[in-house]
Amino acid sequence: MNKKNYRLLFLSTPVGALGSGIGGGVELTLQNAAKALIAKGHEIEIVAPEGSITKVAKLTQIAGNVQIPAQTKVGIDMVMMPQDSVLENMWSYARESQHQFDLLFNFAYDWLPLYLTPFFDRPIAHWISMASLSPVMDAMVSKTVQRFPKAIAVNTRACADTFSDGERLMIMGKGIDVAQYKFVAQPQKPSLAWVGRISPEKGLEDAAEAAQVTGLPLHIFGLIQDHDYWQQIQISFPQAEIHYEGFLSTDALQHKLGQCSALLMTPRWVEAFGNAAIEAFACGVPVISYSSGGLTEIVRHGKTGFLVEMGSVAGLINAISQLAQIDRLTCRQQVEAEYSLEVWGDRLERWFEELITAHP
Ligand code: HBI
Repeated sequence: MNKKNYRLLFLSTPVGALGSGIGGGVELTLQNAAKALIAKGHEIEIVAPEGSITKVAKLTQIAGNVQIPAQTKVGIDMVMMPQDSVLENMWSYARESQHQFDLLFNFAYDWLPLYLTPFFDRPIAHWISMASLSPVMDAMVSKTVQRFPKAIAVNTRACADTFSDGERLMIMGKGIDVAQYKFVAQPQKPSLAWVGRISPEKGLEDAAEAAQVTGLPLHIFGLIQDHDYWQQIQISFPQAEIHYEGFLSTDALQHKLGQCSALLMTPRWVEAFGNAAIEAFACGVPVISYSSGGLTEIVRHGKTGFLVEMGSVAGLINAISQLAQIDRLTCRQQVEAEYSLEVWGDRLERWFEELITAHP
């Protein structure tokens, strides 16, 4: 059948420039969604704050003050926007240019884009990239999905279940460009990895403690978002052999990550997905993770890694001692089967087709 090629406007997170790492996993989500859909013949323009970089599609940069990160406003029941907000300016641009597109795809975890859905002539698809954090956001998610069924997607069922209308949200999973990741059958020496924004909700201190107790080196990849928290970890675990590797490009990350025996994932919150888990699997690296949120749907306990009781460092250490039973090739095979760009691209395309054809 003659498949329609869509023109899609992607609106990035307003918390920081695309490529800065401030947007954490949603930056990779946006870039991979663009790659997946361009590979299927669709045209994409990305709108993002000034200073953004991307190689995958046309980029329109918007000036304005960045948005306050929602995870610093947990439980708050009001919306806060800075003066001359980049979020406001991105959506003014979207309003002016919407008729050049078949659909808008929003990646902001913010109230405004959801509220604006009925004011636009074009359908808006929303990617909710974190679990429930605040009543004001939850309420707007519910209002929007009741009025526009299927308009809102999340990564995993676990993430959807944190919202009161969770059963109405689309579970869209995730995809990565597997070809960008090199499979490593056997690392040269034992070591641990941790990947993510260095911020309290990510629980890095537990990984540092596990490194100190096991004596294994811990390679840390990601943006230092909270410097006090980072300093505190160095002080708390002086014997841990910690190597801070920085916030790396995907290619540099996968090159170093592949040499690790396991990736530790220690979220203190309901992890929406855990991009790092599928990136590790793609390199053949098993994942030892707290049994939290989306990770319980990604890690196959005893096959591609281990799921450990939330907050149990002893559990992490016990799992590390059992790594020999994991076949690293199984990790790679799981990504190829379930998290490739092709599989994810098909799912996104079907979702957009439904929204575009259902739109009045
Ligand atoms: N906070 N207000 C706000 N808006 C976002 O888009 C946002 C955020 N905090 C974190 C974040 N996005 C991303 O790091 C996660 O979605 C992955």
